Amino acid sequence: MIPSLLTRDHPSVDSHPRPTARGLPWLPVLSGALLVGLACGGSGEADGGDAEDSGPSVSITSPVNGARLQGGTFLLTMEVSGVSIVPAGTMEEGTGHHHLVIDGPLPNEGAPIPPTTDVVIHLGQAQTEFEITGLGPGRHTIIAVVGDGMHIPLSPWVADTVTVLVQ
Ligand SMILES: [Cu+2]
Repeated sequence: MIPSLLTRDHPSVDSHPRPTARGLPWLPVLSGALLVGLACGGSGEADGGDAEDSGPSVSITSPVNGARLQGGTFLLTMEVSGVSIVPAGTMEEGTGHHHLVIDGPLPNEGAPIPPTTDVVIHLGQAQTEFEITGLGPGRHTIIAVVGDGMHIPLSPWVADTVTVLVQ
């Protein structure tokens, strides 16, 4: 009886390769998933390129999100894609100028960004960098928003946010 059970077991053991064999057709699916994963990873690295495809974008290139900064004075730099940075007052499709909001809310949609204060800064001469000074220790959020010649945020939004920790 026992040997026969064993023999009966063998077919079931033999059946194990079947799932493996069934598994084989999954391999292309798996490699497909891997390719998708790689493609996603690739597109993540080529963020700028994707952004161009999906419309204008701005990114704060320094300091990076999550940066720990020694002291509250530092140079903030930005890069854009799909939009030209021009002086304020220029009303041309596909152009705008940078604005920074330091520890403040995102400006209202469709309305001019309020005049420069401690919180809001217009880079109306087409600057792409700005020295931020005097931030106290702690966490600070900086928003970059591209607005048109009349200081109205581009629609759809061309904005980026970083949070930094001043030590
Ligand atoms: Cu402005």
